[in-house]
Amino acid sequence: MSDGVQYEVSGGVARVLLNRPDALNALTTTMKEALREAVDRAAGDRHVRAVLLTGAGRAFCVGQDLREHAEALASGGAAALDTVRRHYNPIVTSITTMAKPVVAAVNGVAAGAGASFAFACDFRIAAESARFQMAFSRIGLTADSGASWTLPRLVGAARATELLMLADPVDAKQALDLGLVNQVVADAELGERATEFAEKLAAGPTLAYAAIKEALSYGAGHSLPETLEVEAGLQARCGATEDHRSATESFVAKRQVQFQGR
Ligand code: T3D
Repeated sequence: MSDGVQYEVSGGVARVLLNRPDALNALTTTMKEALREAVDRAAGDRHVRAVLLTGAGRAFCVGQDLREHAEALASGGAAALDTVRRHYNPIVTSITTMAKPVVAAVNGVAAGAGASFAFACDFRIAAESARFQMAFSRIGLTADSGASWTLPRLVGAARATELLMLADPVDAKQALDLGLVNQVVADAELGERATEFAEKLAAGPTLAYAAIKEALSYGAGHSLPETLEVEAGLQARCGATEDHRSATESFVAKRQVQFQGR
């Protein structure tokens, strides 16, 4: 895949690389379409059991390409604003609903929708030099790409309001303290550590991970009684998998389990 997004599969992991480093991986229409295609492809490939999203150069992604956006606004505006429904929402929906874990390896600055994409992933591993900036309000926009849903869940309502309204940069250490990222690693180690982590997930009980993802998402918007019922259904689904049966047999036989993702 080209057009600013590279896609490759190895060791059960689909690596999606935002590759427009000269513009800090700012998202043009072409790039948003390529990213959507990449995440949909990873979601639909049964050989892919985990996804790694990262950026080339010194940025993870700085959100909307503001040069392209300014041109679209100057020529009428409708297309500029329609991109949220046409591009950003489908990308975030694909990341958050795919039945496998998605890891963001945040290699540098993540701003606007670029930060929102990282927050939509199931895990975030940040390089020491990474920083987050909820840049929307600085250009007179509100949050998009799910940040108004993900951020309060990650850091609480008070911090989410602060991050979105003040839009001050948050460095990797602050991000770790706030709970925005799962771990911070040395810049030079990010690629290797994030790949190792994604490969570990790819060797895990994929269907159980999918059910956990579904349960967490459902539980975030429903009552405890409703969630208990959904958990029961999901547990029955996991209970019928080959991975559950072989893991139970392995436990009893004191053997190391090998999950097949089935
Ligand atoms: O309708 C809709 O489209 C709504 C959708 C909205 C989704 C969004 O994502 S809105 C938010 C868009 N993003 C931003 O507002 C971030 C803008 N960028 C910045 O605030 C800063 O660049 C950063 C804090 C991210 C990084 O700062 P710094 O000092 O490390 O780098 P820089 O010098 O500002 O930027 C380096 C280059 O990247 C520079 O280009 P130049 O001058 O070297 O040719 C800069 O213009 C370019 N760049 C940075 N961000 C963008 C960008 N070019 C286009 N679009 C960008 N978003």
